[in-house]
Amino acid sequence: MPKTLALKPETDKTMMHQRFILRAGVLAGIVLIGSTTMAQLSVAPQTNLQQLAEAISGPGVRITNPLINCHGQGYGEFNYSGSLLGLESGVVLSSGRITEAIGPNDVENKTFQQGTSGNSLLNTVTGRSTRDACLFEFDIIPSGDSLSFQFVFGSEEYNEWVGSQFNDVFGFFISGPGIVGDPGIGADKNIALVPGTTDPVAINSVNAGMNSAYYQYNAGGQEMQMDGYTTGLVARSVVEPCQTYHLKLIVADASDRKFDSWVFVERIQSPNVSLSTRTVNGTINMVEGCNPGWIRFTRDPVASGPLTLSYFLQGTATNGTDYTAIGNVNPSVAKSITIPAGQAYAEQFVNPGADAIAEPTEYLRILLGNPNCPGFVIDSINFAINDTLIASVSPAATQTICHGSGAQFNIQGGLVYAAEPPV
Ligand SMILES: [Ca+2]
Ligand SMILES: [Ca+2]
Ligand SMILES: [Ca+2]
Ligand SMILES: [Ca+2]
Repeated sequence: MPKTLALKPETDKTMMHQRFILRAGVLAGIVLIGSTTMAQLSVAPQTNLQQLAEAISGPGVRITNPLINCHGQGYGEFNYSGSLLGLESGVVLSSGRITEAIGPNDVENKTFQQGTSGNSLLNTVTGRSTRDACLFEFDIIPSGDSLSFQFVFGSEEYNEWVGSQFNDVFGFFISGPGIVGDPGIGADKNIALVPGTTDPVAINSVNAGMNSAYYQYNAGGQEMQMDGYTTGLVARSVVEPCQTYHLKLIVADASDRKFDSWVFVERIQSPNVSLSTRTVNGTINMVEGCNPGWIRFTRDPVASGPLTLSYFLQGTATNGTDYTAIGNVNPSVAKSITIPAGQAYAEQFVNPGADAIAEPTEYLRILLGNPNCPGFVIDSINFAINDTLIASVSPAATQTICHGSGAQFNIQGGLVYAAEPPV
C-alpha cells in the first residue's frame, strides 16, 4: 500500500463504513428470510488460567504453566453449536472484546480500543506496528510425534481494509527441541500458516481475493459479528514426543486499535493411544470359564503405518494361572502388540479359565507404555475376572425315590435351580 495511507485518516475508514453498512444491510434481509436455524456462539471470560488451558487440552497433550497477557475483556472460552466455524469449543482471544464476536453482524467496524501494547513477534509477521495484542502462552508436552489444532481467525478489517496497513494478524508460535525459529524472531516458529505455503494467516494473506478457499465473507451473518473469517485451517508442528514445548497464541490489531479481530482455537491434540476392554457377553467384567474378553489398544489418529506398543500385565490376577498366558508371564517384563497399518486398533484376547476354586474377584491391571518414550505410562486400566458360581449338591450319589415319596438334596452356591423331568 502507498505510504500515504500510513497515517490512516479517520474519514477514510468512516466513509468506507457507511458503504459497507448499506451492503451488509441488504444481505442481512435476504438471510433472515431464508434462515430458520439459530446456531449459537457463546463466549465467557475465564480468569482461572489452568481452566483456560484445560479448554484447549485435547487427547495426547498436557498443558502447564499458563500465562496471559491480555486485556481482561479480550480472552475467554467459547462454545459454538452451528456449522460455520467448524469448531465446537476452546479458547477465544481478541484485539477487542470477546463478547463482541457474537452476531448478528450489524456493523462492519466493531471496535474496542484495549489500550494495551502490541507484540514484537506479530510486528515481524505483519510488517506493521501491532496494538491491543492478546497473548496466551503455556508449556505443552505432546505424547506423539506431532501436534495440531483447528482455528478460525475473524476480523472486522474484512473486506474494506484488505491490502492496507491494517493487516490484523494472528500467530501461533512454537519453540522447543528440534524447532527452528522463523527468520528475524529468534526461537519461535509461526505455525498458523496458509496451507501449502509459508505465508502467515492474516487479513492480507487470506481474503476474498487471495487464498479464498480458506475465507468466508460474513455480510449479513446472524451468528457472528466479524465481517469475514477463515475456514478449514489447521496449525501443525512436528515435535519430539514427551518433550516440553512452549506455545504462544497471539492476536493483535495492526497500525491502529480499531476494527477488531478474534481468533478461536480448538483443542490441541497429539497422536495418542488409549486402552479399553470388552467381553464376549458384553458385560464389564470377565467370568472364569465362560466370559472371556479383550484388551483393546486404540490409536487416534489412524496412521498408514503399523504401530507396535509395549505394555505390562499386573494386578491380582496371575498371568498364566488365572488366565491363559500372555507373553512372558513375569509382570515386570513388557508384552508387545502391533496395530496393523491403516487400522485404528489391535486387541489382545484374555481367557480366564475355570479353576473350580472359590475366590474373590481378581483383576488385571494393564499399563500402556508410550511407544515413543520408554518408561512413560500413557494409559492404564483394570479388567476384572469374576469367580464362576460353583454349585455343590449333596448327597451327590444317585437316589432311589419311591413313587409317592421324595428325596432331599442340599444345594449351595448358584442362583436358580430347576428339576428335570418334572415330577
Ligand atoms: Ca461486523
Ligand atoms: Ca469491516
Ligand atoms: Ca484492527
Ligand atoms: Ca482493538
